[in-house]
Amino acid sequence: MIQKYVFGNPIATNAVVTEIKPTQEPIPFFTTDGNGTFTYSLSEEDIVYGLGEQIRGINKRGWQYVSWNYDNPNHHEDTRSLYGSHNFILIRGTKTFGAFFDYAGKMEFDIGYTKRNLMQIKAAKNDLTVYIITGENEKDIVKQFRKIIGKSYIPPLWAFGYGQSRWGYKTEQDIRDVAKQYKDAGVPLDSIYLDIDYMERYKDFTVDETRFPDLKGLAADMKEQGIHLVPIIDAGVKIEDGYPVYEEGVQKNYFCKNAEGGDFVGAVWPGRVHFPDFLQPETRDWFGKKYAVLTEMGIDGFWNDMNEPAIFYTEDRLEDTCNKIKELTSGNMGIDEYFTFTGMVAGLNGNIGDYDKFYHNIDGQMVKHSEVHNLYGMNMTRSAFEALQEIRPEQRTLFFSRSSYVGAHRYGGIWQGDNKSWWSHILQSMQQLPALNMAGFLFTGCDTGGFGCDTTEDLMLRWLQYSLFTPLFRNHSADGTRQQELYQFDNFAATGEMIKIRYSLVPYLYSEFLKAALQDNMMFRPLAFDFPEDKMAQQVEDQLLLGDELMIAPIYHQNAQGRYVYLPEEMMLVRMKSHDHYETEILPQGHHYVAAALDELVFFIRNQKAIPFAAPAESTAKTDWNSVQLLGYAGASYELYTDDGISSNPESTLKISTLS
Ligand code: MIG
Repeated sequence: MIQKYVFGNPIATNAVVTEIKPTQEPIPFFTTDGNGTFTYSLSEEDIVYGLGEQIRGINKRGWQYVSWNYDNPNHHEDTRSLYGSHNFILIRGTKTFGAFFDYAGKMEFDIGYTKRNLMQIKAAKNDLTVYIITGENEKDIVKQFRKIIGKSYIPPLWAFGYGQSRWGYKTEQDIRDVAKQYKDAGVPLDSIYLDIDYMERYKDFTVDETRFPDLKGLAADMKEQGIHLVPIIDAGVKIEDGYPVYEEGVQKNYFCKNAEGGDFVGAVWPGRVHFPDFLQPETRDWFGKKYAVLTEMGIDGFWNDMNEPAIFYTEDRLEDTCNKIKELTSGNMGIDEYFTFTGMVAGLNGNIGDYDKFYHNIDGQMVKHSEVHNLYGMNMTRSAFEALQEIRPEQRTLFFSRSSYVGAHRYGGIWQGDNKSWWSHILQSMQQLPALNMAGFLFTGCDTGGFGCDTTEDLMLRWLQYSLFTPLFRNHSADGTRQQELYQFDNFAATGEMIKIRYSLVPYLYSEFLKAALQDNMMFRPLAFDFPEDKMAQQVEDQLLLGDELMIAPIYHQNAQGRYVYLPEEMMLVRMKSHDHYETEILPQGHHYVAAALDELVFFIRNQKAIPFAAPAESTAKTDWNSVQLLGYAGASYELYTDDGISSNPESTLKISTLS
């Protein structure tokens, strides 16, 4: 059952798409002070799940989280905000229920941080809608929530292939080299990403003609090899005379305004920019249709970046800072002045005060950005998705975004942002997956190998052994870090095998993805969701159930030769060094130490289950569905969901077959 409680005058967020009549009853479970704060006493046994893209564990107890979409490349234990805001939590224990705090501005979730057994949730203003969901169990509560927020985006099948990316590919030749290296080694590849350097001075919907003289030709050549090019689009539009996107936007009032009514100026990669007012339907329509510049060149996938929106600085703050620095440095700079100086400089990027300086036009009303901040990225995503449906109506377009809010899952996927080449970030990505699935985000994954910092060949190999299970499977790294295309390392034979295993698993992953999307289920679940009575399962933070047949337990420690695994039931351990050579072993319920050499993937098939496993293909398009065989318990059958992998309405070509 879902009850809706309205407080004050909320701004529509568009997260919930089902009409629900608000009740006048007081909100259950929580006490509220009428000022945007909701309090709940946690009992010792309560577990709090949810919050989507956030740091720390699957159980969110013991920290304070802030919903404030933020370009934050430091995903540390003490971080409070990342790129998305997904204000759904599920409390399990003395009472079990879900709660969605639908609020577009800043929100705090103090889950036992100030006081260990107190949960305090606070909206910046008392203008929000809260949905309380009760049900039979965790899965049922999530399903009810997913129903009211609408169906999750389903990407084309090719998006389940392996993708190679790096911020640093600068020319057509760079792209051709990547393709060649993988092809020459016989390692499958479905996509290569174009980061900001393909553009002419970082201007959206332009292509630098010296470095990419014939993008259309390049896209066609790549497509022949089964490789899709996926360019990035940034939120900020460069201020430059003669640049049509800028000129049209100014002329038609499509940009966010400052307090004086002029177009607001911020600085990001292109230099000084205006931010499209994505909360206006006209702006969304206009900006979204610009993607046609690239689809006309044969592009069929995009990633949207910097749409929190990220702001490196605003001019007035930069000027104040420079003036202050002059003052500070005029005399003999003491230590206090030195720290004021470094603090001011560091505080320019993403300064929260800058988000009070601009406005959106919502149905003719000027609304301060900070009140609707968390909706910005979602509406950029929506702009692209809705326009692409018009531009390419027959086919699905691959699409994922960095920033998001609940509801954005209907328009595209998200990637988990700028992680680092740290072992702990394998675990961090994994712990977000169930929480993201709860909020509808199924098409997701992290920068495999790590975005910031230098990776190592063992980290890359172990990371692949995790990421090869995630729907979005992309190797991406930052400019200036060690190059991490798989062919950069001596263990390319081993990593290449992991990519092939991924392709063998595509039928299973795609089928489970379709089921989750069409039936509002979670593809990745904490163990406790399927084994609710098992006290041990509740504590497991580094294993996940994947679909109905698999359990994954990745290795995320350097130099580990294996790991401890908890099996809530008897399962079949699979060890794989290559797609065509594997060993299986039945292990009873309980704790086990599972040895796994560096080049050995281990995963588990659940009791009496089997998964489809195909011969690996050069690209997803070449998947030989007739080669699919069952891997797992003898006598088990599997219900395979397939479709043509590309039609815009996946249900129109959906096929369900039973493999046995
Ligand atoms: O300020 O486009 O998260 O994936 O490579 C950095 C350059 C901007 C941030 C994205 C990252 C991308 C990078 N971008």
